[in-house]
Amino acid sequence: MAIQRTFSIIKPDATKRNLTGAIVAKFEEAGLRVVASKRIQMTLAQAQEFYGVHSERPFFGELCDFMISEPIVVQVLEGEDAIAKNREVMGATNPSDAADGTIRKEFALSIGENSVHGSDAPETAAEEIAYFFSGLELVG
Ligand code: RTP
Ligand code: MG
Repeated sequence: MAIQRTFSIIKPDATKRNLTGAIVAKFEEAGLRVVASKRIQMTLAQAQEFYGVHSERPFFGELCDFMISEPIVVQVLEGEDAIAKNREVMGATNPSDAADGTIRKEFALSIGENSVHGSDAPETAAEEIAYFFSGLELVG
């Protein structure tokens, strides 16, 4: 597998509880390198666009309100098979289904407030990285 880049968000429930460093340590332990990072607070319009694929789901409003409730940390992670590796380190969407040692198992509060986002495919990774970062901000 080649070196890939994936997009990550440390979500409001985690930034609020000061877990940014603990989560980044999990990425680094898994061999993922942070090649871009910034703390931002999304607007409602940005959250609705970012999670547009879920706009018809019953949890959409709650999800967007949560994502703008506190600052988030957006990052680009690089490494061997980074997209799948990050999904593995994150664990299942619902923390009660997440494997031991995963970020969501250790830190997530609920299926909604689940501490991290990670791209799910090469196309979405490329789109999400380009949405939040300019080429100048990516230092490999
Ligand atoms: P993400 O997109 O944030 O990386 O998470 P994911 O792929 O594991 O899960 P996805 O199905 O894409 O759902 C996106 C986010 O929506 C919230 N959610 N809430 N209340 C609910 O039933 C529910 N289901 C999903 C979670 O924050 C989830 O990560
Ligand atoms: Mg998803």
